[in-house]
Amino acid sequence: MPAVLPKLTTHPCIKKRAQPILTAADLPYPCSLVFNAGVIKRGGEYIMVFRNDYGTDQVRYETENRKFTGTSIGVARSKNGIDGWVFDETPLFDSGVPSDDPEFKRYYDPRIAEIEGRLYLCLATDTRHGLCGTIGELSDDLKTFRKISMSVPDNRNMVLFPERIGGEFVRLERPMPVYSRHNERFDIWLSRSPDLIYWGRSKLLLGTEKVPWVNDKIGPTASPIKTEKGWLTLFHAVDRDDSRGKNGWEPTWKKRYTTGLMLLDLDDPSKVLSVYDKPLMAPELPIETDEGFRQNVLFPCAMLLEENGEVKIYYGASDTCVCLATARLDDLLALL
Ligand code: BMA
Repeated sequence: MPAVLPKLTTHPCIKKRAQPILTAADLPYPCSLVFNAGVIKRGGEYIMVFRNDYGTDQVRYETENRKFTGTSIGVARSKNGIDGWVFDETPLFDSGVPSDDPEFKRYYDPRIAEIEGRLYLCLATDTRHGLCGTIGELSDDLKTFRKISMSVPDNRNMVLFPERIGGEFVRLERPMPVYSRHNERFDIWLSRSPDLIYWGRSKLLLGTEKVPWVNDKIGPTASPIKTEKGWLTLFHAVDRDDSRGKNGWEPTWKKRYTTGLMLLDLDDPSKVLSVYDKPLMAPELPIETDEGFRQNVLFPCAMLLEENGEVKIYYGASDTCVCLATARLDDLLALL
């Protein structure tokens, strides 16, 4: 496809693997696109919770206008977090399975966090009356989900900090105020909770105007990493150009999703210490710019720190597959 302007590039401290680590062909059940995956390292293995959109393919989408028929959330484990993924036979959730809640439509874009030894999922949630964020606990065997709370709409994009701060749970979130913030000028907020049920003391964390290359929205991506200098935090950052045309399977797609980097105060993460003034990652690989469903989209949902100082960033590429990028923690901190 034609180059997307203005040109935005990935910082050289980021090493992207040239090939995806998970594609639709890897799944043991029907899958059209597998992307936007939460990942955590626990007990010597990596646990991935991923999104699967199913029910069509590129030809039927483009020629018959056949849309996806469902979205499921699946679970896989791997010894090295890169390959050898072993899948649970059936998805954890499947929008094709009738729900006993008549309001519920589907879950998607899972993020996973471990807090005090318990696993929690944040799930974007489509309901018949709006887009919400659900938080719940995942059992240790990864088979059962206990819903804890759901936001009011429209606010579907959430991540949890991996520990309580000042005695409270903390989340990043991205409400979608269409009346007051026109043209999708949506910002990142921070809220706190004593129990993961009641959320409040909400504060604007980062406005889109603080991110120089963005003319659209920003949003949370992955649980922040605790470092000596502060909470290392990624965010997705969107620029839009209405002259952009056919892109991937889509007849027209006007947005580009890059990834930004910021540092938040350790004791009060509602204080932004620093924002890197350029994208940390931008779409560049063939799978990110020339292949797949909706090109020029990087959508990280997980960031892990290894004991040797390597940071792994798991991201959905082109809403089509799961990719992995790595960087040295020191190099990331040096940008902030
Ligand atoms: C967002 C979400 C994500 C998706 C992204 C790019 O609004 O819907 O699931 O990856 O758009 O299409």
